[in-house]
Amino acid sequence: MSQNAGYFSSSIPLNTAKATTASSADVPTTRPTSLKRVLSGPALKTMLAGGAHSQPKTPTRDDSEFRDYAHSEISRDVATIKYSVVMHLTATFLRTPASIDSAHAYLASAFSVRDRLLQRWNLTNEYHDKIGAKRVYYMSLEFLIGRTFDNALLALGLREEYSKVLGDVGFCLEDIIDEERDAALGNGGLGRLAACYVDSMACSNYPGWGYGLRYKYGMFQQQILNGYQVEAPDCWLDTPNPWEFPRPDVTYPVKFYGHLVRDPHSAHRYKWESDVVYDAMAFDVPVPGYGTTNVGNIRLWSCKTNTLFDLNKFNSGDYQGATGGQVAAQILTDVLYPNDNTNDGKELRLRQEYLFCSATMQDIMARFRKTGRPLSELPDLAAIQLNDTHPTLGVPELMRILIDDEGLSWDEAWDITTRTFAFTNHTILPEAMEKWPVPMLDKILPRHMGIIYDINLFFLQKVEKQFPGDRELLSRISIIEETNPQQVRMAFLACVGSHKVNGVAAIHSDIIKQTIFKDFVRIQGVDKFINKTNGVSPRRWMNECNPDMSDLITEAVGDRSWVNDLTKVKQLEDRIEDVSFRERWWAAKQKNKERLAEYILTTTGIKVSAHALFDVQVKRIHEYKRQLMNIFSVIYRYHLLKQMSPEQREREVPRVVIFAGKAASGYWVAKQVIKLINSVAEVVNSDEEIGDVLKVVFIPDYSVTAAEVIIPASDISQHISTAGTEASGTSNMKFVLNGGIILGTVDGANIEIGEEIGEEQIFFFGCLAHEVEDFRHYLRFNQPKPDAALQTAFDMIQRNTFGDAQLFQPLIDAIMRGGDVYLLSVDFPSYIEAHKAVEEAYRNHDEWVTKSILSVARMAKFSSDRSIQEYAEEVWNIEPQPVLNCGL
Ligand code: NBG
Repeated sequence: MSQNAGYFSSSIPLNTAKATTASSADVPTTRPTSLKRVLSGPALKTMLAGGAHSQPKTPTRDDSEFRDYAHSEISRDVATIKYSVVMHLTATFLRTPASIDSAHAYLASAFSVRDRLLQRWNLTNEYHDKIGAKRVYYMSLEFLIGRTFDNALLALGLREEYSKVLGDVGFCLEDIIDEERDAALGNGGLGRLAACYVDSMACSNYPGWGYGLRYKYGMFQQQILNGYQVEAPDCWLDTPNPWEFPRPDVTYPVKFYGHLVRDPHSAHRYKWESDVVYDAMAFDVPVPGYGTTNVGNIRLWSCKTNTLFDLNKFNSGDYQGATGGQVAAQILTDVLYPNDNTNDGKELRLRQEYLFCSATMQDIMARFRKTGRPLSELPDLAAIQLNDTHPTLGVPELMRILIDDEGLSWDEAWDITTRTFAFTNHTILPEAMEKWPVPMLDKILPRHMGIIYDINLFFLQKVEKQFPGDRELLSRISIIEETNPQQVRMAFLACVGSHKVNGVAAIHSDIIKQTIFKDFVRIQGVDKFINKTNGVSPRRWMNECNPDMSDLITEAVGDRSWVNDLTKVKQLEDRIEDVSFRERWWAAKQKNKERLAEYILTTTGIKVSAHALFDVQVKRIHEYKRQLMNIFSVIYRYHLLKQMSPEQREREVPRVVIFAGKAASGYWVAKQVIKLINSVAEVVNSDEEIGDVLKVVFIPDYSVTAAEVIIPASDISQHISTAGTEASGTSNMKFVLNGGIILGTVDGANIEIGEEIGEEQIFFFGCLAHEVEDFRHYLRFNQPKPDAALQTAFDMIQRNTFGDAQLFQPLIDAIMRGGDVYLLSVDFPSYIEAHKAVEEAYRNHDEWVTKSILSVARMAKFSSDRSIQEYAEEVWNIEPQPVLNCGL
């Protein structure tokens, strides 16, 4: 039973009052000597006597011993660790040391690590409550966390100790780490960014929580059958999940449908009545802070019905009906929508979004009410960041709570709301813009639809005053789009409801000011629109995934402090002439390539040479990301190689072209691209004449964990979106941080990476963002003119070189007859030139190593710690609050 997975904890539920945030009393320590005494303590009996739903007690007796146990760190020696692992093995999992297998070795170890995290979690929250710290709440429908065990061990500084403990019972830590399933509650960059951001908040001691949904099925598992993507459900909760803590005490009712009753005493107040009420129950996911006692939190909501079981229906023989309500409710948090950069407008998705927003806003308000401060001070204690438009219903939901439940006037509520929310836009792709049909919203959330109408009305009234008579302007900026049916434009609602709006890289933040928010800049002032360039966590994306290179950085810096302060990697530049250092640097890269070669062999059966140039493109499959252009260039390369004599081929730089990524299940074109890549791979890889000079690999089931193996092994990585389409990209940062070189377009964060590391360290090609519209316009009315290289690729496909040409004709047609929206025909010639430049540079080994080291040395800007610090100072107005020495 997945729902019960977290209950495998040995923790004792001391405090199960409704909807309270935890205090340290929730989790006992597992210190061996103290455990017995705690269990027999009279205070515990008193607490338990209060029953499962007692209120938190006011201490009436001396509880100092209790607090001492709770606040003193569990001993870090190997004996204590061993004891706690054995306790979990036996008491949590009913195994004996004689019947331990690697799955249970992982679980018992992970649970023992969790004990430590939960203790620190309590300390952190108790401290932040006590000092009345302002918190940031990062609302995101996606958190692409990946694995936690290794990350937590490194954060706690206990990797060696656990390695020893596991070694003593015959297990290798690396194998045990491999037992963990990824928490894949996200699609791609947006979800992974959210995970990096909560990591940075914890590591930089910012009081911050993530809020999200606990999907029972995460990102689907991708299998490749006959070259095609096949999706299988990701049942990640089928085994116990040590990294969540169920909180039945933190459960909120969430209403849907129903009708409104107007309050006769107020123009804006309504009573919303409905029989359809679901419960959202919290699961807390601790976020380990590296090098600090602070532990962050992601609170994920799981949906159930509040009428648990209909006994009357059951007694009358209607067994299905008896559980029907439960099933309908659970569906809400069953699956992550596997779409990246698209919005498919499904009603279930809207209900998911509202469940998420309502539970989160109720929880934030419950925490705020406990402070006893007046509502006008909410923005002094809470900052809420909307991670794209998906959580935008939080805005009308907070308005509803403040007006209908708290009795504030519209103006008071609006002032509080707009001072609390800020909004990040992550894309300008039209197909990703969230819009909800008014009739659908009105049916499911009648109260919110009314509030949105009013928000819009008051906003338009203000604009009409500011720009009298400009009807065109009013219709352009209206939150309600006058289509049939009308649509609610969520990006506009988020913008109007927030005090700051940001893009995720400099170019993107400029583009949104010139396009979707152009009118809003005029109306609300340019200062509201800012840039916060994305970043990635150096913990996961260097220290954890690239241990050998991390050791070299540590050697150059003098200690490991760079893990929490990436500005220190600058010191690598001092080693640029150091021959031994350079050799070891390259050896680290080589070892990573061997690790990847091994991974490729086990996942695909393809044998590649680790001495070839590793050329990698891993990301969601999407037309704008242009994997198609990449595979066309591979086809052209194959053609060239076939023309050569064996001696000429000998002189070529051998290359392994590596792809990985998932296509949204309904995205036919993207799926055909996967098929084409695999068809080309099959032909090229089995061509004996070609051998190791060219190999093509599609690694199935791309994930955070796969990325941790792939990224450190790249020589070249490709980030080749049509200029202006990739808002930022974050894997580009990860690749360069791991000593790889970028082949990319002048787009997203590629530009800033180039500025930081120097243009000699990056291979740019392709048209510029401001040229795109003109090219598109031309291609709408004129036939594209593919150059000879691209034409060769088309010809080879059409000659059935890679199987039935009919399968791939639509991909060619999209270019030749469909207006070539992503400008493949425009960029292809410069793309091929850039490949040649890469090859030349790679031949000069010394220069390549210099590029690699210099790049890493200059990557400080792209730490998510820098991004979070900027948000904290310029958007959230929060301060670091380290728990260390907090005197609790
Ligand atoms: C994605 C962009 C990426 C960007 C991430 C994180 C969405 C809607 N947008 O370029 O496509 O790096 O967000 O900001 O998923």
